[in-house]
Amino acid sequence: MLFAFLGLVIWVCRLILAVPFPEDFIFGVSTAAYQNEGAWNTSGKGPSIWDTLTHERPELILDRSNGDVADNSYNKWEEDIELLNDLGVQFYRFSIAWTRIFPDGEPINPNQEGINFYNNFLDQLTSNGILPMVTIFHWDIPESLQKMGGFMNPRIIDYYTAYAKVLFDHFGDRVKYWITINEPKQYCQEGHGEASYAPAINISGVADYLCGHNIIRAHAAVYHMYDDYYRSLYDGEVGISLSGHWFEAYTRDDEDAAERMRQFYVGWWANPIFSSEGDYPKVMKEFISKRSSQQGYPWSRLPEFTEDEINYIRGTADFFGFNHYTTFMAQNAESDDLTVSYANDHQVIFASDPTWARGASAWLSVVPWGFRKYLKWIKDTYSSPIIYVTENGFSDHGGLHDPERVQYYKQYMEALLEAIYIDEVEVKGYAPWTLMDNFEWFDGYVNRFGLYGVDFSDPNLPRKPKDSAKYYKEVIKSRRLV
Ligand code: GBH
Repeated sequence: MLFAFLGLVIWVCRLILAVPFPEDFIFGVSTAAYQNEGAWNTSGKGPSIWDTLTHERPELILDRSNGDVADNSYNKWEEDIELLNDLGVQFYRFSIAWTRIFPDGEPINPNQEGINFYNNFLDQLTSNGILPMVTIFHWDIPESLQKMGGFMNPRIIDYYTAYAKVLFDHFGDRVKYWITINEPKQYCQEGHGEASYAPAINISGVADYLCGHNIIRAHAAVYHMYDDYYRSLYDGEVGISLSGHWFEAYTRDDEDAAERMRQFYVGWWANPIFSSEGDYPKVMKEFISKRSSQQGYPWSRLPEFTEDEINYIRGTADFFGFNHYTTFMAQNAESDDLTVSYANDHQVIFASDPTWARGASAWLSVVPWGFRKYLKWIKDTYSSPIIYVTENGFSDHGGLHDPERVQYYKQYMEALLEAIYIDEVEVKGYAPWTLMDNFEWFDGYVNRFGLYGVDFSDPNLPRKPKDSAKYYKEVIKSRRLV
């Protein structure tokens, strides 16, 4: 009886894999300005925190490289669009460099050359029938704004809104999807709490929450601005891209810890925006305020939203952009250690299972079922939002023959189909990370995520399709897993 039932389940699953992606489902691919554009100081562009960090502290980057040239997409953008055509994608997710628009961040006299560049790019993209999905901020804040505290200074909300306004004014007619912020968890917690990304502040349990508080309010301000003034003109959609590892409980006793970790990782951003009650997750507020008072703080290190802010922020997304790569096993680690840190606030430890296949990035293992579970969790936790998977990918050390990446995409897209057809999750689009090998932050050019390989030793930076590009192209064309 049990076997018959299991057999049926497997049969149903297989059947589902023969089913095409839903008709309204769109395929795309993702990149980001600092990782691809190069041309770091030309055409009026000012320095961002990534220019400064890579120039002043090259030892932080695995191969001491930087994004000065990267893929030179600033000059080779027409060739990039040919790659997109070759793949056959329906949308392209890329980010705009804030410092091309406002070179030193001050919201006066936008740089016309920067505006022209993106105008040309968007014209060409849309005339090829490719929908632009534009990330407004993918971590490259102007250096001079950082000197004034960057996202730790609440005034940033006005700066960021003024910048976004220029983008809506100039590009809103062609942009269907806007993403306010890419991965606030990485930017705030790993870039402010730790020193794993610029601006490498490294004040855990304090700077991360300050950054987070302002970034959420900045997101909401830009959403409302679009809603109030631009939606009626352009009818676009505005969302945010949140990254999440799936945290699976190590044992039954670790269920609470795994859920707490999901809340500290993705709930931090998703609860204020996507939940019906709004505000930070309860468990975060409780754990951080308790810890703060034990440590002798006169306040909770997690700032508080006012009632008005909670209402203002709640519901400020037309879709949930989801960046997902991997899964970790999570274990409860409650302790009496009073060190001030994010890790000590959540009190969970996590690790990959040694049996899982691994990518080149230290944190990346291949666990497709975690992707499916995560999508279902988002559906159940936030009343079934529309989801676009805005990143998903696998790293190796390069080369055009990439069977592991092909396997990764095949398995993760299988999990995606199961989420759509069996769990009825509202996933409407999918964009692998990334179009071509690029500057992989602290991993420099050592770890490669591209569908197209780039020869960085050749000054022309030629792009060539990997096996995975050919595979993805087939999937897009047939709209099913081949
Ligand atoms: C994305 O970040 C970025 O948006 C993109 O720019 C980048 O190139 C791409 O992914 C690949 O890295 O949870 O303590 O183990 C996702 C980055 C990096 C998030 C590593 C989690 C692991 C820290 N991920 N990080 S931990």
